[in-house]
Amino acid sequence: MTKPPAEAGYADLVHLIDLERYPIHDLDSDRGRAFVEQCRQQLAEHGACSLPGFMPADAVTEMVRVAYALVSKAWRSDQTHTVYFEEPDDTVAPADPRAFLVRSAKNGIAYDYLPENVPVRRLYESDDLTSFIAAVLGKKALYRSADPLDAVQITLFQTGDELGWHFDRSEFSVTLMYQESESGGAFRYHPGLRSPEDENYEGVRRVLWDGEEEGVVDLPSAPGTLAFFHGRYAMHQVTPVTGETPRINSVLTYGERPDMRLNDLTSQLFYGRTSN
Ligand SMILES: O=C(O)CCC(=O)C(=O)O
Ligand SMILES: [Fe+2]
Repeated sequence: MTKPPAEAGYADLVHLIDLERYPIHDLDSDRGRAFVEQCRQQLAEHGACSLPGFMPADAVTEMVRVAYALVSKAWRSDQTHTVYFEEPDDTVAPADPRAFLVRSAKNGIAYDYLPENVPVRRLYESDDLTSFIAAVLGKKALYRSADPLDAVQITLFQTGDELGWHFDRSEFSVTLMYQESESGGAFRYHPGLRSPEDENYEGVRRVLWDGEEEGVVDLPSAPGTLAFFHGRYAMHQVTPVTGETPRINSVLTYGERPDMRLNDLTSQLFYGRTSN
């Protein structure tokens, strides 16, 4: 007997996603629609949507094991950059955010090093997950990245590593947490700090120079949490990690076009090579 599509999706995904709590395999049901609506509301109200326990503990443990097993393949990057990932502008006043430099240091294990059957690959490569993310973001079409290195990777933040305040070049990001550090390593963001209409340089300056905390939100990310955020408009950071336990997560990359790839410069920076 042929199984109905929802059940087929269930069998593939049940070890990768807590489907009782998060029924992404069944989005056309009342329960599925209500779930997508809740995510949409969270994203609209808070600029981020966080789903704790999305990946079950066994799969999370497996991801931590895989990360340690592949640690020798990780590419270390440690660099300064502006919050816009553009060349610092030397024509503006020194206090202008366009001239401000932040530091980002992390270790990235590229997609092509991840064996096919690791949980995050099976999750990322599932059309059900892509459809769920498209539904939450209200996109008619959404594609997984075509980049052989960056589409989904594993990132380790060791003691002292961090991501300085920045706006992502892509519109939104999806992250999946496997292991938190003992302290530090917090994901903090400022929802809607800029918009397509308003760069709000003065508001950005206050966060960078004055350390203004008003409007900054800490996104709790216990292991297993899947989080969405509008990284292009919400400035965000990962605070410096302290302690021996690395912070380990993945960023799942999507775009509105099927041919999305890093340019060679960025690929060289984050993975130490290009995919061509
Ligand atoms: O590691 C995180 O929680 C955020 C990652 C991020 O902001 C980025 O890769 O641009
Ligand atoms: Fe980011």
